[in-house]
Amino acid sequence: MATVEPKLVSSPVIKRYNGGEPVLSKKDIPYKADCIFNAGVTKYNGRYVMVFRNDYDPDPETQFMHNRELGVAYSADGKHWEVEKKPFLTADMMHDDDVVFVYDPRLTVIDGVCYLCFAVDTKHGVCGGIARTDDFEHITVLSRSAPDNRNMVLFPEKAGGKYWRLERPFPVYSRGGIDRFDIWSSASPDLRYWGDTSLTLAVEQVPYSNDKIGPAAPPVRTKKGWLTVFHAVDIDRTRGKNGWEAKWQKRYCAGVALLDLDNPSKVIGLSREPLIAPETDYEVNGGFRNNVIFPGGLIVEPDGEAKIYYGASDTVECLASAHIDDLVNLCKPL
Ligand code: BMA
Repeated sequence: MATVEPKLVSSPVIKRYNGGEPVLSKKDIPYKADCIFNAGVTKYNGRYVMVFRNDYDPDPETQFMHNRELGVAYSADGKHWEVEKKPFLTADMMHDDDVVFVYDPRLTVIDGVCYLCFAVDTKHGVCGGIARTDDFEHITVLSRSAPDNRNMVLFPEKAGGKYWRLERPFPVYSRGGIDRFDIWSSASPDLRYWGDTSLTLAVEQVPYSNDKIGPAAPPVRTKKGWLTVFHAVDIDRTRGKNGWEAKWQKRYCAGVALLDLDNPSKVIGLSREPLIAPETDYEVNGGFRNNVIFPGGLIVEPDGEAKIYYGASDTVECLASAHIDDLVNLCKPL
């Protein structure tokens, strides 16, 4: 595995909204909240909708967060958000004693219906859940993967006659007992039964990762292919305290890739450099886990502006943008 540069920088095509100030943080939440991050964002019924992760109640000694749940916020412009009065989804609402936490939501609208992908920690492993919601008050769970799998994202339309998802299984035993996790894809006739699973992008293909990669924001269609943003992690064992915990040795960057329009399991373009690397104060200082950029939403506006929503340092939710053509042009053939 390649040695990763100690210093990584964001692509010049990226502009951070408001100098990197968060669009949503704990102060905006009308109920108990500590860290607000890793949101899924989409446009639904004429407004922007965000489903965000809320971790709260850190253990005073270990800083382990005793609670995790999902909340909802709405916006008219994608920048100023109003948060609903109560949480959207908690582990209790899953009505399954095995479920411990729900987190890391992603949203995709397919044929006018909003789907939610989310991670489900259970007493018997981590699963990827897929649910639908019509009102952001009730959800119907359509499928839950076998463990361990998460970071699922749905494509917004069928390709080659099938629904598609990207996903990130994490098979520790067969990969030497350490993180070496890749992006896979699966297809489905009905969003419930998944198969045709294949490897899409491997960690060693990403020069700024030596640990693991995973799907981030759900892909968007462009003329040249499905544009998708992923996260890429490098680890450096010499890193020490980098947040609230005793040590945090990983760094998360955003990357960008282009997938074949008819066969989205195939990568046709990849940027060899990070799209967003941790740089601003919110990204590198004072967060729960510093140096984490974790995108979960990508919205392309009619004028070509691509809004990229990302969790910063597992603590706040931020927004960056770039022109969609610039993102596509960063993706060079493999
Ligand atoms: C991953 C996930 C993400 C989180 C990241 C950094 O394993 O839990 O939700 O942002 O770690 O802590």
